[in-house]
Amino acid sequence: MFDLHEHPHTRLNLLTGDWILVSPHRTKRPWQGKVETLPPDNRPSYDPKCYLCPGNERADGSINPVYKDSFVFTNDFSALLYDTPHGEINIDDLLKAQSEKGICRVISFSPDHSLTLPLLSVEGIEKVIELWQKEFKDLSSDPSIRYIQIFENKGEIMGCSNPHPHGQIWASSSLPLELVKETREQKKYWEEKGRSLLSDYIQLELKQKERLVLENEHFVALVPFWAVWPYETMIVSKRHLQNILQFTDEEKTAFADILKKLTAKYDNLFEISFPYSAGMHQAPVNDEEHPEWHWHMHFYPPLLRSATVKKFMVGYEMLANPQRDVTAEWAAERLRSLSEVHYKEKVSQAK
Ligand code: H2U
Ligand code: ZN
Repeated sequence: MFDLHEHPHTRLNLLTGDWILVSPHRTKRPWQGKVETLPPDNRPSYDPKCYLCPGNERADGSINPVYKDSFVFTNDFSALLYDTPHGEINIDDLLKAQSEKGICRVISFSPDHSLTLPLLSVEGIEKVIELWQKEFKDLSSDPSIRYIQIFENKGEIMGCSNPHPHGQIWASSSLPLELVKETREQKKYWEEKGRSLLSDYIQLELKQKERLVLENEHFVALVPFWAVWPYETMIVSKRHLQNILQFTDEEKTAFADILKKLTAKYDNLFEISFPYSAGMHQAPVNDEEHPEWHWHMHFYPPLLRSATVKKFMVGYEMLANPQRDVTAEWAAERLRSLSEVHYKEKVSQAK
């Protein structure tokens, strides 16, 4: 009898149409590979050398204002530039290129250098969400922008350049690869069934419960059935929304609440500031209608079995197919079992 928790199998990623290989029997193999070292986690509230701290100088010579909540500026080393001329190259259908125009911004989540998302108050996270909304609105008012990617790279292991709590926004004139895939798959489902793919998916997850991590009135956090990264999760809105501008005030607070709790659970897993790349996926802008689109946020953390053992996407995964050992259900159970109060806040509550 085929058992998902014992036998090697492949699972379909509903959002991208890709398949992943799961090898649940493999978790017992001994580990003799690379062990990462951890950067120290005791930071001051203000670092005179940090380009994100209030009042400090940035690479382009400008001085940050003495801001109180969150702060946004155009990336001084933007990957996309607004004044890129329009153009295309096609040599014998073999060498193809298209110019790409866009805007990159950096958002500081707090003036306090020592904090991270799970250590901000719910009100503090609401301020960050409001800034994400404001930026989304502002960037989408430009007709040359078609997609706005809001994301956070956290931790040295993820190539993050600075521990000051911050994220980025890249707005582009064409649809990036992941968005092309997710639009295609959601559209297919919408056209076939007349319902949102993710609404149906979370209904099923709420019934089965084994991959749920957190739930509140408006959002669900879960380890998707097709997760590739060991502790990969997704936050999905219960309401079928296309983008962050459609959040009600209640949804904004509920999103801040689930963000704080999910990232606190992550930190509690190995009692470290847990690294990840996270970001929201939302409908394209200045485009045809996208009724199929359902807002969600992905968390892709690289850590595997401890604070220092990282999963590498190499070998078979680079050449053939992404693969994981521990099952999504096992990871969800571990995350569920952890406190939603951050270990550092627990200490301060006990005092
Ligand atoms: P990370 O989120 O990956 O750490 O990137 C931070 C961004 O901040 C990075 O894209 C930008 C870098 O270009 N940056 C500035 O815009 N100004 C600076 O003074 C330093 C870094
Ligand atoms: Zn700082």
